Amino acid sequence: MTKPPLTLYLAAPRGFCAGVDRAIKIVEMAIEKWGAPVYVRHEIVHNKFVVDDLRAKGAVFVEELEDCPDDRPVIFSAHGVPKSVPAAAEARQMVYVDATCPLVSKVHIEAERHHQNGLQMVMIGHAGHPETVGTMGQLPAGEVLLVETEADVAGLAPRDPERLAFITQTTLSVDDTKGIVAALQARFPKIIGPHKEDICYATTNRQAAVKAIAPKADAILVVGAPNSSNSRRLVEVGSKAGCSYSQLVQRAENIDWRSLGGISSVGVTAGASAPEVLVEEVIDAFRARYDVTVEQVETAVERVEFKVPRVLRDFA
Ligand code: 10E
Ligand code: SF4
Repeated sequence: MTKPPLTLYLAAPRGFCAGVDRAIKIVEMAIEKWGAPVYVRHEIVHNKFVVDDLRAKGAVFVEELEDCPDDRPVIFSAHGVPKSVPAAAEARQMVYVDATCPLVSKVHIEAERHHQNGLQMVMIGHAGHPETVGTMGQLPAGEVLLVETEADVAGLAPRDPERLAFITQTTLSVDDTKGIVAALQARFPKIIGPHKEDICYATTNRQAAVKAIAPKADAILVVGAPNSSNSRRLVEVGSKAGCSYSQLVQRAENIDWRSLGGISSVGVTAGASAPEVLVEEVIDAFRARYDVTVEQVETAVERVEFKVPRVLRDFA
């Protein structure tokens, strides 16, 4: 039987960012250095495939530091942790390695600096997301006010409307965030912000690639996990940029072939925590059903790399 033709637009960049790459390496190197088990507080990155792979190598994933024994090393996830977490680890004299992405740590430092200058912070982020919890937890309670939407700005009740600064989660929608920042600046003209918002290079680049693909693709599939914020934003960006069938898939077996129907083009990308093997799996699944022509849509070239912490570097 002849297969129907299909153009597969492959987003570039897609998949692992430098912070995810580093965090996974940290867990692997820690297991090499200290042997198994090495504890990891929270999923090191939001991807079941990555977590299962590291678990098989000797990592034990827990949600809270209290679930770790005193005498085994613990790694903090790439999303960052409130200050109380390393403090508790130190109090228990535990060995710990912080895998917080340096670009998240940069936001922590920004918050700290503004706080020391006497400013109250507004954080644009998603309530309950570990990065938001970690960033807000850099400062004492009440010093960081959270807004999730433009509408939330009207409800803010800062201590002094003239002494405010804002920070953001690193994985937000670039376009939605512009609207929230504009609402903050309209209500609090003196609010201080970063030169560019804190959305990282990887988030920005992955969203731009999806935007370039969306107008010409009948469907967009984003490889990523349901709890991966940046992956979910890519689905929204795809829809808003003109592709009404924009879906998240964890891997090929989750593709809903029936609802894809008679498409002749598809866009494929992957969130910052989704491994390339899962993208390849998705492409292979299309090849099994269609006569696929892959067209790479490259909107940026990334050369960012982060070093692992010294304690592991010296060992390697
Ligand atoms: O849910 P998120 O997108 O924040 O996390 P992820 O693990 O899917 O991707 C990596 C992004 C991090 C660590 C946050 N900056
Ligand atoms: Fe770091 Fe950005 Fe990747 Fe988050 S998405 S881990 S901030 S590079």
